[in-house]
Amino acid sequence: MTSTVTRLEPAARTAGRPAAVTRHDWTSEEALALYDLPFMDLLFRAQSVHRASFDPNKVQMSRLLSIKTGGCAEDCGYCSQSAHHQTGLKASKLMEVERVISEARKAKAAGATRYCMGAAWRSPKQRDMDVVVAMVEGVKALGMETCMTLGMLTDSDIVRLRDAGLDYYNHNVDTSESYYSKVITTRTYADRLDTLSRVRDAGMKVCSGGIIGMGEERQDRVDMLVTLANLEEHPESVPINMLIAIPGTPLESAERIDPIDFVRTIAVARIMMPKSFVRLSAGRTDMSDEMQALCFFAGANSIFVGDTLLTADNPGEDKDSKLFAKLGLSALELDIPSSEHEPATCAGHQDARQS
Ligand code: SAM
Ligand code: DTB
Ligand code: SF4
Repeated sequence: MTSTVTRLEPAARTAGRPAAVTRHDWTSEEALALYDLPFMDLLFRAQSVHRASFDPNKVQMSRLLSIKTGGCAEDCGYCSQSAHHQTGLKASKLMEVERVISEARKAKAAGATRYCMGAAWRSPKQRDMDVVVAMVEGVKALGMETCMTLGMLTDSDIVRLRDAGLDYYNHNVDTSESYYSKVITTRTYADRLDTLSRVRDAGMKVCSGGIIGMGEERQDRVDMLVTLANLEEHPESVPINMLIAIPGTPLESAERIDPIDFVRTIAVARIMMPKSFVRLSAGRTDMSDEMQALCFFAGANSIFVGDTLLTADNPGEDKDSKLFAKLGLSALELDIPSSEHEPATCAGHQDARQS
């Protein structure tokens, strides 16, 4: 452990070392030692790592759409959409392709560069695959990046989605392996990792993260990050959600996480996965501007925009544009040659401070 301790010395003592080293051999102890650093040292270190790979004033913007809501067979303790919980949510059928494409077009006009489509499924049925493949093709043709989150996938689903132009697959590990069974019992951690590894092997980009504030210990938070950072390749996108406590779910009364602990989690994610986009995901409606600013300083560089996530509220355009203006942040634009997609609207390329 001697070398580990040296590596975790306060930032002033590590000056001159490369700030952003991509590693896949993190230990749980090292990750916890990072989490427990004095807050100023942790943030300085996370910001230094962040600046080595990213423009610290640019934030990637994704938009979510629930393409199939509610009635899900899984029992995830946090989720409004599980058929196991009485949340009062109205279940709906798989959306029509045209509607999805028109919603994506609006999202692009409002500045989103990635369109994420989520379905409340354990895994997609074969008859649904034709429809979701058409959604990917249609959204891709708009010149947006595409992301889907549909639950577990077979190899043939993965190949179909990839060939349709799906850029990212979102599948969260959600928490540590040891805390997982306290939150979800209808599928295992190994099931999640298996889908992730087959998505990766097929050549798609991976979006995987989890939820903070489900009653887990700080060791669980960092162990979740160790699982992600020790994957053969780091997920390109790492969503860190703050639990939205939904009435009617087993986690409805979960104690709210201390904002400083949430920021610490973001900072550790940034240090351990220096080149990944760390997304400040669910829960922003319950965060102050100051808390979000600290999250950005700690290395978060992606958000969901728009006034809804899948079923829950999100700050929306007005609030986000004011926050971005206050912080001097702006939207990261996509680097796609214009001949490959429909011409962007003015709004699609406007500065995020106005969007
Ligand atoms: N059914 C698919 C699945 O579970 O993989 C996709 C949709 S699911 C809603 C996507 C992710 O959203 C979950 O893995 C979880 O991390 C996050 N999530 C769901 N409900 C949440 C809540 N109430 N608060 C914070 N994050 C939540
Ligand atoms: C992720 O990590 N967070 C998003 C996305 N991936 C699919 C979902 C957040 C859902 C928040 C609760 C809701 O809207 O129902
Ligand atoms: Fe279903 Fe996904 Fe919600 Fe779990 S998180 S209940 S799999 S929609």
